[in-house]
Amino acid sequence: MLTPDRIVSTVCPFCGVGCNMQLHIKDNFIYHVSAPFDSPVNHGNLCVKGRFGTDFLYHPKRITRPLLRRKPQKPGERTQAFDLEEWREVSWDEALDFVADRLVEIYRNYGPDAMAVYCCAKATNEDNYLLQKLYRALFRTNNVDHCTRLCHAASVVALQMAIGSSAMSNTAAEVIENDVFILTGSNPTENHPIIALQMKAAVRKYGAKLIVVDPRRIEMVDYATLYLPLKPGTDVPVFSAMAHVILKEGLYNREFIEQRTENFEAFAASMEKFTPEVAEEISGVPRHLIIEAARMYATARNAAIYWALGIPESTHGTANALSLINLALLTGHIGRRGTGLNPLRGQNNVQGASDMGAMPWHYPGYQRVDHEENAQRWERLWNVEPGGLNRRRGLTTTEILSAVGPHGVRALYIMGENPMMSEPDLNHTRQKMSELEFLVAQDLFINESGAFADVFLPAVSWAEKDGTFTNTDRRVQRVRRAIPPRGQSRADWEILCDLAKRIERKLGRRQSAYWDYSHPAEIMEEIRRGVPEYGGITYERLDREGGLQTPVWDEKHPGTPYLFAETFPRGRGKFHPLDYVPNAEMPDEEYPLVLSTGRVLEHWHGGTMTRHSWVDDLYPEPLVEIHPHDASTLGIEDGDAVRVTSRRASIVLRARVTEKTNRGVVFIPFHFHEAAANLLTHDQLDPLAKIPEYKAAVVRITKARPEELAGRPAPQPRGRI
Ligand SMILES: Nc1nc2c(c(=O)[nH]1)N[C@H]1C(S)=C(S)[C@@H](COP(=O)(O)OP(=O)(O)OC[C@H]3O[C@@H](n4cnc5c(=O)[nH]c(N)nc54)[C@H](O)[C@@H]3O)O[C@H]1N2
Ligand SMILES: Nc1nc2c(c(=O)[nH]1)N[C@H]1C(S)=C(S)[C@@H](COP(=O)(O)OP(=O)(O)OC[C@H]3O[C@@H](n4cnc5c(=O)[nH]c(N)nc54)[C@H](O)[C@@H]3O)O[C@H]1N2
Ligand code: SF4
Ligand SMILES: [Mo]
Repeated sequence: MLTPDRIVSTVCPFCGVGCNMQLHIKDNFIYHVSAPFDSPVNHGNLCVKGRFGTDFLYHPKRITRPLLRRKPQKPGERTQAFDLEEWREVSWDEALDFVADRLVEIYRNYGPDAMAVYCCAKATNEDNYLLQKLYRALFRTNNVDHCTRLCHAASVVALQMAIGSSAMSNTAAEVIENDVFILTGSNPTENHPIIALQMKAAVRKYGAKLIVVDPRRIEMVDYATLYLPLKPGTDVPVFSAMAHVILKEGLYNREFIEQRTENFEAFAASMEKFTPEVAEEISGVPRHLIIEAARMYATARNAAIYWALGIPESTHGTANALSLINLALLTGHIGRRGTGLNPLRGQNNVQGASDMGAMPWHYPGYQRVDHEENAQRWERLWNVEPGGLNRRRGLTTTEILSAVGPHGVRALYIMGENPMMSEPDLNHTRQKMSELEFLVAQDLFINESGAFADVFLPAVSWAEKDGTFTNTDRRVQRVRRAIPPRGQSRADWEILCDLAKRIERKLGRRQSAYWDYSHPAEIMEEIRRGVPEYGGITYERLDREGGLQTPVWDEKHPGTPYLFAETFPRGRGKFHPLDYVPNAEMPDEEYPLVLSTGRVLEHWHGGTMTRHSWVDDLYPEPLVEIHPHDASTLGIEDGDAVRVTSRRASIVLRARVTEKTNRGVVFIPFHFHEAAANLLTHDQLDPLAKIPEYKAAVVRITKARPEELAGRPAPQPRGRI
C-alpha cells in the first residue's frame, strides 16, 4: 500500500450531489480517490465517476499551453481543428493580448450586442463571478448565460413565478424523512447516484412510499409503490388530474391554502377538465394509478416531490413544473422538514454559477438587470460610472447562437462548455459557430466547440485550483488545490483577471473595476458584499465548519437546510391555471417513435471528461435503447446496427433491446460524438424559459449495415441499471 505524501479534501467535479472526496497524492500525482465517512453529503460513498473517473486531468490530449490557430478564420468559413498541427503554441502574453485586441476591436466597432459569453457550471463560483463581471462591467452586455438554460431553466422560471425562489427547498438527505415522495423526470441511479442511495434507504429502511412517474422503466421503479408510465410530454394532464382528484375528494389543505397561497379559485376551475379519464387518454397512464397516487401524496404526513430534466426540457417545461408546484401548494407539502419541491440540479456548480449571475436576466443573487436600483448597486460595487451598466436583459445560450451574424453576435467567449454537443439541432449550431467572427475557448481539452476557436486558453481542472462549488442543496463547499497546474495551464479566475486588466487598458476607461485578487478567498469577499444570500460565507468558515447551505445571511448565521418555513420569497405561493399543450413534434406514420435523450451513469455530457478517462471502457460506444416489441416489429435484434432518422438528420449506432424503455419510446445518450444525439433533436423552445425540447423528437428506425459502425467496439454485455 502506497503511503500518500498528503491527502487533500475537496469536492467531486461531476454532478450536483457535491460528494466530498479525498485525493491521495504521491509525488504530486493523484493515485487514489476516497470519500470521508463523516461527510453529511455522501457518508463515505462515491459513484464510479467520482471514484474512478477523475483521471481525465492526466490524459495526453489535455492542452496545457495557450494556442492560436495558424490559419486565420473567416465568418462563414470557420472550420474545426482537432489536430495540433493546425495550432501554434504561444506565450500567455501573446494569447491574452490577442484576445483583448480582438474583443475590444469588435466591441468598439459593433457595440455591446456583438459580444456574448458562455460561463461554466463546472468552474468555481469565483471563476463565474469574474467572467460575468468582465462582460457586464467592461463590455456592457448582459449576453451572459450557461448550461442552466439547457437544463432546469423552466423549473427556475416556474418556481420564480409561483414562490419566488428557484433552488431545492430541502436538503437531499431529508428524503429519509418523507412518508411519500414523487420522483418524476429523474433517473437518479445514473445521474445523482448518491441521492439515489438515500432514496433507496428512505424506502427500504425508513418505510417511505415512492411514486415514480417516468416514460422509461428506470431502476428506481424497483423501489416504487406506484409506477405511472406516462407518454413523453404528458405531465400536465397527469399531475393536474392528481390535483383534480385531490380537489374532488376534499383532500387539500384548506388552512395552508388560505394562509399562504393565492389564485386558488382560478386554478381549481382550470383543473376541472383534467379528469383521470382525460389524463389516461392523453398520457396512457391507467386512471386508477392516477387516483391512487393523488390519494397517497395528499394524505401523507410529509411528502415531497423530486424532479429533473423530464420536466423542464420541453416546449411546455414551465407548465410541467407548475403542475408539480400546484400539487405542493394544494396539499401544503412544503415549508416543513421532509416536505418540499426539489429540482435536482445537474452540474457540480450549476446552482453556484446561477447564484453568481451567469445568466442574462440577473446580476449575482438573482437581482434583475432591468431594475434600476440593482444596476446602481452593481455600478457602485464594480466602480462603473453611473448609468454605465446595461439595463436590457441579455440573450440566452440558444438565442446567442441564433443571433450570430453581421447584425448580431460576432464574438463569443466559451469557458468550459460544449455547445457543439449539447445544443439541439447540431447542424444549425455548426452553421452558427462557423459564422462567428471571433471565438475564444477556455477549457482543458479542444472539444467539438473549441475546435472552431481562434484562440485556446488552457484552464486547470478542479484539482489544480482553489475555490468553491455550490451543490444541488445549496451547500457552498471548498474546492482545494491538490496538485500544481499541469504544464502552463492556469486557473480560470487568474486567466480572467489578467485578461480583464488588458481589456481595461485598451478601452482606456477612467473608472476601473477591481481585478487584483491574489486568491479566490478575496473574490468571495466581494461576492458576499453583493449577494446577501452569501453574506456570511468566508473561506475561514468553510475551512472550519465545512459546507454552508445558502442563504447564509451573516457570519453568525448557521445556514438554511430547508426553505419557506414562514413564508415564500414572493409572499404568498401562487397557483397557476394550466392547459394541456402537446409536444412540438408528435409521432406520425413517417416518424412513429418518440426519441428521448439523456444520460448514462458512466458518462458526462459531451464526453470531454469521461471519454478521456478510464471509465470510458465501461460504456465505450453509443447505443439506442428500444423496447422488445418495437424491435421485433422492425426486425431488429440486440446489437444490430440501426439508423435513427429525425426530420433533421440521421445517425447510425447499435441497438440495445431492453424493457427499460417503454413501447413507442427510444432512448439515446448524448455523450457520443460518433453518433451525436443532438443532430436529431429540434430547437423549438419553451416560450418563457427558452429551454429546448430535448426529451421528445420524433424518429424512425431502420436497419443499417454493420460496416457503418466501423471502428466501434464489439457489443458489450451490460448489467441492468
Ligand atoms: N452520469 C451522469 N450524471 C449526470 C450527468 C451526466 O451527464 N452524466 N449530468 C448532470 C446534469 S447537468 C443534469 S441536469 C442531471 C440530469 O438528470 P436527469 O434528468 O435524471 O437525466 P436524464 O438522463 O436526462 O433523465 C431524464 C429522465 O426524465 C425522463 N423523462 C423523459 N421525458 C419525460 C417526460 O415527458 N416526463 C417525465 N415525467 N419524465 C420524462 C427520462 O425517462 C429520464 O428518466 O444529471 C446530472 N448527472
Ligand atoms: N440531447 C440532449 N442535450 C442536452 C441535454 C439532454 O438531456 N439531452 N441536457 C442539457 C444539459 S442539462 C446540460 S447541463 C448541458 C451540458 O452541456 P455543456 O455544459 O456544454 O457540456 P459539458 O460536456 O459538461 O461541458 C463542460 C466543459 O467544461 C470543461 N471543464 C471542466 N472543468 C473545467 C474548468 O474548471 N474550467 C474550464 N474552463 N473548463 C472546464 C470540460 O472539459 C468540458 O469541455 O447539455 C444539455 N444538452
Ligand atoms: S454522485 Fe455525483 S458528486 Fe457524487 S461521486 Fe458521483 S458524480 Fe461525483
Ligand atoms: Mo444539466
